[in-house]
Amino acid sequence: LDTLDEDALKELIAGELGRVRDRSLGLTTDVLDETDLTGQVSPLMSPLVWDLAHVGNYEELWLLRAAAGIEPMRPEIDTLYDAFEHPRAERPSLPLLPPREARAYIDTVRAKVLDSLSSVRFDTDAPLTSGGFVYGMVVQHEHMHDETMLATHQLRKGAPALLEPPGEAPPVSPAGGAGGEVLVEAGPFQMGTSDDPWAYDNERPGHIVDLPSYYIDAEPVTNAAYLAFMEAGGYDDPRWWDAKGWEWRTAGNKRAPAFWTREETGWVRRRFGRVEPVPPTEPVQHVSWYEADAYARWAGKRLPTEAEWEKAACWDPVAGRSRRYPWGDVYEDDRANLGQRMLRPSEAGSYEKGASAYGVRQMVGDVWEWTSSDFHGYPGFRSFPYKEYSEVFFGPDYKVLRGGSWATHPLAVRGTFRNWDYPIRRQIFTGFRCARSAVAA
Ligand code: AVJ
Ligand code: FE
Repeated sequence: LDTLDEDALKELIAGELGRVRDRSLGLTTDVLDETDLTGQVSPLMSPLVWDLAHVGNYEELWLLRAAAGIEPMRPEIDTLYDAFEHPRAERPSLPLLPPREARAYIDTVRAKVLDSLSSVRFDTDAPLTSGGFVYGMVVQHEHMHDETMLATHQLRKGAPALLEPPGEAPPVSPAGGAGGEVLVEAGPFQMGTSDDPWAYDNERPGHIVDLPSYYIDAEPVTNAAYLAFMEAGGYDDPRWWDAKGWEWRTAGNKRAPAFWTREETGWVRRRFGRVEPVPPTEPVQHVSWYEADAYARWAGKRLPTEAEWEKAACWDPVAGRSRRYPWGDVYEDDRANLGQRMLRPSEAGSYEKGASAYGVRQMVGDVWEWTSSDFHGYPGFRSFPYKEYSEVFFGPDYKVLRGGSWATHPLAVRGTFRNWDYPIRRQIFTGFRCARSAVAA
C-alpha cells in the first residue's frame, strides 16, 4: 500500500469498494424474503437491512461529507443509523429504509464517492485523507459489518440461505493436527504499529514490550479437545471457572458451545441452517471468553495475553522486527483461511506456509482468538478519527480478540489488529488457544 502512487492506490480503492459491496449485497439478497431482511433473529443483532444502510450512511459521513466536502444527502436518516443512538435490540422498531430504498441509497452514495475520488488528495498533511486512510477505514468498516451479518445468518432459524462456497479445504500440513506447544523465549518485541497506513488508532503507536518466556499452543483448540473438557465434567466443576463465568454458565445452564446439540449419535452443530456432526479436527468456535478461560484452567494452562499472542504471531526474532502477518509482510491467499472463502474454519494444522517465525499455526484466520486481556489504549494512544471507534470501549468490560476468522476479510485484519467483545458473547466466530508461563511465577 505505502509503495503505490496515488493513482494506483485510488484504482485499488475503487476495486476494493466494488468487491466489498458485492459481498454485502450477497449477504442481503432477495433470496431472503423481506422479513428476513427487516426482522430480527436475536436482540444481539441488527436487522440485515440496518447493517446495509448503516455502511452506506457511514460511507456518506466519511467519504462524501468529511473527505470530499459534499453536502449531506439525507441528514434526516443519520440518527437511524447511528450505532450509539439506538442499541441493536431497538433497531427493528425504527422507521428503517426498506430493502429496495436502502439499496438505492447506498448505490447513490457509492456513485458520488467514485465521482469525487479523483478530486480528493492523498498527498497532503490532512490526517484523514493522507495515504487514503479514510477510504481504507470505510472499506474495512463494510467488511466488518459483513462479518457481523454472517453472525446474523448463523443465528437465523430456517432453511439455509447461504450457498456453501465451492472452494476446496486446504491441505493439512504434515506437522499439522498434532497440537503441541511452542516456546517463545524471553525478550522484547514491537507491539502495535506506527507506520501501517490503514491501521486503526487502537493499534497505535508501536511500542516495545518485554515478556518473560512462555509456551503457546501451536494450533487453536479443536472440537475434539474441547469435547474432552466437556466429557471430563468441565461444565460442572466451578474450580475451572471465573466467578462471573460460573454465574453465566449456571444462569443459562450452558453445557456446550453455542449451536451444539446432543443427539443419540453424538454431538451435532447447526451451521448456517445445516445440521452436521461436530468435526473433531476443526478449531472450536462459538465459545464465550468464560468457556475458553475455563477450558484453559482445566488443561493446566491459561489464555495468552494479547502481547503474548502478538509476539508469537508477528515477531521475527532473527530479523528483530515484527511482520505484518505471521508469514511475512505481504498477504497471500494460501496462507490463511480468511475472506469467507469457506463458511467454516479449516482443520487445525492447515496452512503450514502461514506459520509464524516461531512455528505457530493459524494465528490469522479460521477463528478469532480470545485473549486474557481487557481492551485498553496503548501507551501514547490518541483517538483518531473518532472516539466511538475504540476509545469509548476501553475498560474492564471487554476482552480482546485477535487474528480474525474465516469470515474476516484480509483487508480488515493484520497481526496488530484488535477486536473486542463482552466475555459472554458466542455468536461471533471465536475460538482460542492456550498458553502457559515457562518460568514459575
Ligand atoms: C471492531 C468489530 C468490535 O462491530 O462493533 C463497526 C466494528 N465499528 N462499526 C463492531 C465497528 C463501527 C466493531 N468491532
Ligand atoms: Fe458500524
